[in-house]
Amino acid sequence: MKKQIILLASAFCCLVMAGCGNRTTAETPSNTQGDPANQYIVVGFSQLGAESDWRSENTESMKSTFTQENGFELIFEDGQQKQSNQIMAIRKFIQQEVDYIVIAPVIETGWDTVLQEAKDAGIPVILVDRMVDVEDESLYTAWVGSDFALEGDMAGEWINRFLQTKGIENANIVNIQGTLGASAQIGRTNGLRDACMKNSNMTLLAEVTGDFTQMKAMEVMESLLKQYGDQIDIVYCENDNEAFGVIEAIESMGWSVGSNIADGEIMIISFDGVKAESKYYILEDKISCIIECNPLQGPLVMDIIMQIENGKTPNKLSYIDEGMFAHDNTVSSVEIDGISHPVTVVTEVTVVTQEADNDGITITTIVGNNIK
Ligand code: GZL
Repeated sequence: MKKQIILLASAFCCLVMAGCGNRTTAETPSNTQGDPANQYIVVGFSQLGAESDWRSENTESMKSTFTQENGFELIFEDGQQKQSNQIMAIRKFIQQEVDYIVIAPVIETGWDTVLQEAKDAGIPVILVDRMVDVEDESLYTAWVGSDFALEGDMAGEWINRFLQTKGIENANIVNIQGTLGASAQIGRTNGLRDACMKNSNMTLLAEVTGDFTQMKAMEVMESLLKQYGDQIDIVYCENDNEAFGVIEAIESMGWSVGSNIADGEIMIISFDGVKAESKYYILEDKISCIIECNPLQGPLVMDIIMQIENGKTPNKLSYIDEGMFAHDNTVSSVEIDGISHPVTVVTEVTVVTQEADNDGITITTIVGNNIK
């Protein structure tokens, strides 16, 4: 995928430089430290943190897209999971008179004031990943991300269809939620709640936040096992890093993870599917189903910026395509609002490694099922 991004970005470079050709030194923003030769589009990116593999891939996608060779200067600020840090970063970008502000908001609320300040400064704001809940939607120009409500619905329906196919009349489910108030958490939590309301074969036992992190998820899973023990049939993890911590907790406390609920195994459902590790867990039937959540949003954001640079109006909302992965084809697809979403059975995991040698990059591809 990185190779494709490089190719895409390279192809893009000519376009960007053409766009920058109109930027005279007089118009060069003051953020270029007075260097009149600097013809880059300056992007201030407020990333919410580094809490998960998904987040690291999202950051990498943005950093490998907004490079000087592609015509950009990226100012990156890590919010360390705190909205106050992100608000400070946005105010810094305004002071620096960047050309664009890109934000991955940690939670949906609390952005109206600072986004109004960016609007008053005439700086377009582009949102990635999670959404903001603001009175005035003109405070942001565009948003790129996942359909979290659909993700939740797909997960809920997959569980329902699995239980029906296996003839399981009831399954008790605990939800290890993501960061409370984040769009991903809201969509995924509501999907499970709705499915449990609709289907008599699904009972929601408990909801506890794991904050999208492995450590927190392990801690809360240990307490849930102490509280509910054998009553737990399914653990719904709102991201893969939580699933990794949950698996560790379950196995260390003497239970087994797997799809064989009838024989006392605890089934794990997860979201993201970013790292090879998550697919290995599916191969080993330690995670039964993953709803994909695609972090590679850099090129989509770059496309939006270049539309604006070239006087066009980008779509307000752009959804990134995503699928579903499972250990077997018990559920081959799920239907949501009349649309069928296929399930991909994971049969092998491809690990691509890049080894730089003296004259450039040699890409070695390894295909296998048990490579750790
Ligand atoms: C989803 C993103 C979530 C991921 C988690 O778009 O906001 O945050 O699912 C990440 O892994 O921490």
